[in-house]
Amino acid sequence: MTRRPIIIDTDPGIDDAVAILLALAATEELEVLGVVAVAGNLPLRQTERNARRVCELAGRGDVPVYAGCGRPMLRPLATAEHIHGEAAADRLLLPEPTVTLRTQHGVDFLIETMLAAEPRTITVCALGPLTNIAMALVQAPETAGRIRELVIMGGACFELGNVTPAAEFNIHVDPHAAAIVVDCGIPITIIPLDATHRVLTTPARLDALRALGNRCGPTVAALLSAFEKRRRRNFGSRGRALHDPCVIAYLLRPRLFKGREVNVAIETQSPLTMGMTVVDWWGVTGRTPNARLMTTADASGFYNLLTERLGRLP
Ligand SMILES: [Ca+2]
Repeated sequence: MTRRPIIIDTDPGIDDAVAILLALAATEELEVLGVVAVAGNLPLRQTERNARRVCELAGRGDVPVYAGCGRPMLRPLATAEHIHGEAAADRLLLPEPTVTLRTQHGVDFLIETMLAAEPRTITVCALGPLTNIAMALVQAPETAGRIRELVIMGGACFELGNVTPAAEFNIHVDPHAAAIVVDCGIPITIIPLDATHRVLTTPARLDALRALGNRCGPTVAALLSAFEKRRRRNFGSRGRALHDPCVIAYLLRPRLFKGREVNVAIETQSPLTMGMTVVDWWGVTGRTPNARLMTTADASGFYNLLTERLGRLP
């Protein structure tokens, strides 16, 4: 079986970290060509550093890490540090990176890698705001034809927003980039909050990760437990939704997710609903479907896959 070449565009962030680990654990199916950091959950200097720390944890210092854009296209950067307690990423239980950041700009890496590839071969995993990907598509529109699939964690359909009443965080941070990306004719799969809110941590699921007996399993359990404690204190909620790892799980086991082909448009004007993913679920607008939007996920299947795969890492 030939491995599927992927590029991970990311803003780690705790669930980004888990997603990167899952991708690095899937050596039979996926070839991680590079990790490109973007500003989002945290400022760029922290997301690129955290990306290198995650690769270090997985014993994969060979994976090249690049820094992309340090702010959204039009709007000022609004990070999630104050909302999600991701500031604790600084205290992430991750090793210091020994690999240095690549000097090439992340957007240039995206463009160069895609233009060197055959048509429709590269899969791009978008785990943060879509700034880097939109920049690549604007700078070199011919890259669109090299993308086999762009899988985005972002948006919401029947669920409401998680950062404003209408908008999900990744889209809200850079709605203009998202608007460019959804209209570029690439085969797009979107995994919105509707699906990611189904894959909640539970004490038993965290115990299974903790019991893996390697370095990565207990580290992931500790990261998620620390987060869950803060969250319960702040919001009194049930478990933590593992948003970004759904993108990698979808590549490995697409049948864990179900959805339909729809038209998705991004609100970029209204102060009230800025960054809303406007999903034409019932086909009432006549607009051509531009994305496959997943609205459900099989949580047990997801956690079985995650636990089994993380068990293959150091
Ligand atoms: Ca993310």
